[in-house]
Amino acid sequence: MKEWYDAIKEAQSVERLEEIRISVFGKKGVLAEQFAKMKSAPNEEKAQIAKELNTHKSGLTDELMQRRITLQTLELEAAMKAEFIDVTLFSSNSQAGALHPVMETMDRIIEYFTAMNFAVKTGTMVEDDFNNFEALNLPKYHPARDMQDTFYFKDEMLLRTHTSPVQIRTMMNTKPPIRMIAPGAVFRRDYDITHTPMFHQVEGLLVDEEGKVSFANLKYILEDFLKYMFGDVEVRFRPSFFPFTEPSAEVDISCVFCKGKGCRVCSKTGWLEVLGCGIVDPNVFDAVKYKNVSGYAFGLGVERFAMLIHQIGDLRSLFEGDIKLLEQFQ
Ligand code: 2NM
Repeated sequence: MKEWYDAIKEAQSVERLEEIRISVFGKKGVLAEQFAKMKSAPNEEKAQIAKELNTHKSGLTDELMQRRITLQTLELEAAMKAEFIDVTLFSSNSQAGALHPVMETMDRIIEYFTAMNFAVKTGTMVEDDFNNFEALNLPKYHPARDMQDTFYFKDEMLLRTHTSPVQIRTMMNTKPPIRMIAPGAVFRRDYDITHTPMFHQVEGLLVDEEGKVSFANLKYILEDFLKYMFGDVEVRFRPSFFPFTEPSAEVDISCVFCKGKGCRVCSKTGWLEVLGCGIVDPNVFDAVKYKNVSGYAFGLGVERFAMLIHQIGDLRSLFEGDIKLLEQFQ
């Protein structure tokens, strides 16, 4: 019988153990065979043989059970090792997030002006009539309000149409000099391929003693800024009108698509309008009770910059959350 104890000890799988069990305990197994032989043994030896066989029967049963538990544990451990999943493992298929192209462009604009020592100021998107219109030389019934007439709440509260109210509030609670930009979301009643009802602006304001701020200062910084944003482009200033600046100008860069030769994007003019600016109108300084100061201001649309930098055809596509568009900017 010893060989069966050894066989059990040496068995390397539950399957092999089952074969042994059948060989020992099966109908035609070793034990059955031995018990059968016992019948032909002399009567006085039968009790002793039966005793020995029964000892082996229970001994082998115990050994089988022990070995089965050991093998099952080993097999389970091996299976767990083989099927282990490391949930912290990096997967090259994972979809990492990325900054939206509008925010990336905004960050680059902010980077330029903070390097030029402009402070970054923010305000609220819900504004009142005074800060959004009146203080900016846009009195009620002024025709220039029509362009931007917007989303009103009751009691002269509205969604700001530009970030200029941030400049007004800053001037109301800070003494000059001022050197600031105001980035943020603004709202207008517009919707076509170059306008969305919500978009982002960065406006800038510089105020110092009367006579210290000139149009030349404004022209220098905007030219430098536009070359920082668009590379080696031509910059030109065209006379224009804004209620809050006098004189005012619109600023064009040579078309980034056709390099000024004339194409569909620049309507064959070779130029793209990118900025508005001017010398702050004295009426604005009167409204915030600033005396003996001069200043310049400017404003731009961040989506328009992002479109020109990334060559996006329809401004509205920046707001559709289309993965196919957004994943190009990761
Ligand atoms: C523009 C164009 C020209 C502007 C003016 C002011 C303020 F508050 F100082 F009067 N803030 N921003 C301004 C001037 C904005 O955007 C096209």
